[in-house]
Amino acid sequence: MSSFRNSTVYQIYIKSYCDSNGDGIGDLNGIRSRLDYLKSLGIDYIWITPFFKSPMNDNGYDVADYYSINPMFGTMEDAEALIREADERGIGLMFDMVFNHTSTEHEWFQKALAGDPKYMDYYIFRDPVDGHAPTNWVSKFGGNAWEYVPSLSKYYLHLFDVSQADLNWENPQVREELKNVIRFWKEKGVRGFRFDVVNLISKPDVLEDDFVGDGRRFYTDGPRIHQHLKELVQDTGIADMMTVGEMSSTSLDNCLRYANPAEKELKMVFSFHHLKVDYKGGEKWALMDPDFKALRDLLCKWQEGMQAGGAWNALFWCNHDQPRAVSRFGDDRKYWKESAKMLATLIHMMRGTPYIYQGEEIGMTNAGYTSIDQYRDVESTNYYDILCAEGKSAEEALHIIGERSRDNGRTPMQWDASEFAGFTTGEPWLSIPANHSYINVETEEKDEDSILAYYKKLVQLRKDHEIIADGDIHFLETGTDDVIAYERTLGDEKLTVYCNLRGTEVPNAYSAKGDILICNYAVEDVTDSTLKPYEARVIVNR
Ligand code: TEU
Ligand code: CA
Repeated sequence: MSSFRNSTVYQIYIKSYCDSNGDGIGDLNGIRSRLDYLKSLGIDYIWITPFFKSPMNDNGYDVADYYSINPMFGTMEDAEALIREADERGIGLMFDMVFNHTSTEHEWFQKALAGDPKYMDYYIFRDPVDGHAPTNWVSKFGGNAWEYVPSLSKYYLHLFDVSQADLNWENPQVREELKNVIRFWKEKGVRGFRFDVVNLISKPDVLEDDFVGDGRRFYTDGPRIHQHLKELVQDTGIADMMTVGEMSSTSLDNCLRYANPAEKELKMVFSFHHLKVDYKGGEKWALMDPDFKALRDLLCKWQEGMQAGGAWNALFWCNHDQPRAVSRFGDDRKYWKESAKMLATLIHMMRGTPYIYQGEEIGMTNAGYTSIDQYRDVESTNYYDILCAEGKSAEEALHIIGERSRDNGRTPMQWDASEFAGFTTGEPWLSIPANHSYINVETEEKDEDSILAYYKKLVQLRKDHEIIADGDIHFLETGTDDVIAYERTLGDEKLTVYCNLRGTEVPNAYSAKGDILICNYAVEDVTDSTLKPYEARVIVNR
C-alpha cells in the first residue's frame, strides 16, 4: 500500500453510488461491481460514508448500531467481501466513524430514555433552567440544540438533528465502547477511518449560554479534545493507519496538533474555511459570488501554515455535504470541462492528500431541481421552512436551497446515458439531473480529453513525481485576484502551478520557463504566458 502522502482517496456516498438490486438505493454490492472502475482511476483508498444500522434521518450519520450493517445496504458478508475484493486490487477501505453522537434509536439511548442511570451518563442530559433549555445553543440543522424528555424531566443535547444525541466523552465507559467499535472493524481488515465531526466531541464541564454566537465556541476544539484523540488512537493501535478527522469550524493552531505525526493523533484533517468564501457574512444560507481573493488567502494560510508546523492537509472541494465544485466555483455550462479540470489541478498539485468525491471525476453538477419536493436532505427541508418563516418568498427560498443544498452533491452517480444513468434499474431515491445524457462515465471513458481522463493523469502524476507528494509549497503573488499560483520545490526541482479562476483571458500571467507537466488546454508555446479562460498550467521549471 502506498504512503498516505502520494495516495489519493475516493469518497463514496453509498446511497447514491450504485444499486445492485433495483430498489433505487446504492449498496455494498453495487460498490463491489465498480471496483475495477475505481482501480482504473488509480486511487489508493475508498472512504465509504456510514452504512450501519440506522433510521436514516441523516442518511446513516445517525447510527443505531455500530456493529451491524443496514439491510438496505447489504449484509456483513457483503461488507467482508468488499474489503477483501478491494484489498485484492491494492485499494484500502476507510470506514466512517460517527462518534460525536448516536441515533436516538441506539440501544444506549433507549436505555437512557428508560431512566437507566448508567446509560443516561452516556449522553448529555441536563435539568431545565428556569423552565427552559439549559443553554441557547443552536443545532447545526436549525432550532435549539436541546430536546426535552418529559418522562425524565430533563433535556438532552443534540448538536445535529433531534434524532442524533451527543455522546458524553467525559465518561470513560463511552470511550471504551467507541474503541471497541474501531477494534472490531480493524479486525475485519479495514485500512483506515474517517472520523465525523471529531473536534466537537469534548464539551466543557459547565455549559453556558452564548450571547455572541450559536454556542460553537464552547464545544469546538473543546477542552479535552487532544487528550481524547490521543487515547483513542493509542488504545486502538491505529496510529499507523490512514486516518482523517472532519474538523468543523476549527483553527489552524488545533489542526497543527491533530495532524502532526509527532502528536500521534490523526494523519490529516478536513477543514472547511475555504468552502465558506461564498457565504455572505459567513452565513451558509446567504448567497454571494465566491470571493477568490479570500479563497487564495485561505489556501495559502492553510497550506503554508500546516507545512510550517509539520502537519498534513486533506485536499478537497467536494463531499456529500457540499454543492458541486464545478457549479459553485467554475462554470458548469460554457466552460464546464475547462473549469472542472482547472479546479482539480488547483488542489491535486498542492501539499496534502487529495480526495475525489464520487462524480467529481466526471464533472457532475448541482442537481438543478425545480421543486422543494425533489429534496430529501433533512437540513435542506428544515432550512426551507426556516427561510420561508423568516419572510423569504417560496421562490427565493427555493433558489437559496438550489445553491446550497447538500442534495446537490448526493444525486446518483452518472454511469451512462440510460434513463436512470446506470445507477439503478428501479426508481432512484433522489432524482438524477438531465445532464447525465452527456456527463457520465461511459461517455468519458471513450474520450481522451475528458475530465475523467484528466483526473486519472493527476492521480498518476502524484505517484510519478515525488515533488508533488513531498515538495514544499510556497504561494506566489500574481497581481490579480483571478489567478492563483504557487510553486512546489524539492531539492533543486521546481514546479509552478497557475490557475485562472475566471472565464476570461489573463494576459502575461507569468514569467516562468520550462515544460508543461499538465494543462487543461493544448499549449503550443509555453513562453506565451496568456492564460485562457479557466486555464490551469503546471510547469516543470528549468
Ligand atoms: O458533517 C458535519 C458538518 O459540520 C456539516 O454537516 C455541516 O454542519 C452541514 O453541512 C451544515 O451546513 C458531518 C457529516 O459529513 C454530515 O453528513 C452529517 O450530517 C453530520 O456530520 C452529522 O453527523
Ligand atoms: Ca439497493
